[in-house]
Amino acid sequence: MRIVVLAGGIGGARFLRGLKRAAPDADITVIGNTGDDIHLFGLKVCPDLDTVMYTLGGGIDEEQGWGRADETFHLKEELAAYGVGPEWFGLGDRDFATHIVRTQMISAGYPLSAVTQALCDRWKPGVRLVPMTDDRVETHVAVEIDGERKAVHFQEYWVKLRASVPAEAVVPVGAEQAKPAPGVLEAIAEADVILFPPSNPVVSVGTILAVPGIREAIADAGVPVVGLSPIVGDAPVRGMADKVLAAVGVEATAAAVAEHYGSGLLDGWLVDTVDADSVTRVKAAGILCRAVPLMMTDVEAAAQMAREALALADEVRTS
Ligand code: FO1
Repeated sequence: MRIVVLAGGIGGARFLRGLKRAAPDADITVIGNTGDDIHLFGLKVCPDLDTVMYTLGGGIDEEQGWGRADETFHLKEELAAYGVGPEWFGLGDRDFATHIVRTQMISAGYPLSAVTQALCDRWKPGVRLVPMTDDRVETHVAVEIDGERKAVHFQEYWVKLRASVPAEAVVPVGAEQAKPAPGVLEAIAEADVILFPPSNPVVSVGTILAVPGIREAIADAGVPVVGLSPIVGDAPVRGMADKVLAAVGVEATAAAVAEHYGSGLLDGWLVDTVDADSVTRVKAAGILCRAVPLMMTDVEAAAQMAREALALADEVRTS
């Protein structure tokens, strides 16, 4: 079975670990969000690609959900000693190697998709990890601080500001000019099922869908598209998805996110059991819906969610 998954960071990566267990013989292609990418110290950092690669490759800091396990920060400390910032983004020594290799290959002319493949040759994530595009897209967030409106890089909003100020707008800068990376449209066209994991619907899945051609390819794929709600009980399971949902005028509920994706894109939607009362509303939007446990407390819980998503895809296929 060929499965395509649109993934952001931590939630997407943890879901994928469950999906691999639930469908060990499946051919899984992950279309990774690159809107979170940031250039620091002359290096290109790809947080969502790295989170998927490290999580599935066994190198992730499990408790944090990002960055490397057994990390040290000598380089970060030395940079700070020179007064070289920013200090608010925690890049560890082991993680720096990934960004150095990536930047070196990009400088040599390799596209991000080839670089990602090379990095995955080491990590062997067990999926094909493809960036949504090889072109530069960086999500910026419009905020108002001390009466002054400005756009800050997503990472500054997310990590430095901890999303403490309302996001007035979220803009994937460069998305309009971006082209799907090689293999993205092909994977969608050949997929038997397409999954939206519990990643951020605005800055992760939403950013991938903002690359011209990807949303249309999924809508026209003619195979079940099934998503899992990142919102449980009117609050994001992790992260601050509610902050960016507000920016696009979407209430932080499982049903509202399904409606936001729309029945033109989404055929099925899983909500958590605490949101069972929203199943009717989602079905009324023309999207099949089931209430199942959606807390990824461990790999087996994530695997059970994946099984439920694939079962709902079967129901979509036969409905
Ligand atoms: N998140 C934080 O909250 N604080 C950090 O210092 C931080 C550093 C960091 C370094 C590399 C990396 O790949 C991810 C990092 N993240 C950090 C997480 C990152 O902001 C998020 O995982 C994604 O951008 C959102 O999905």
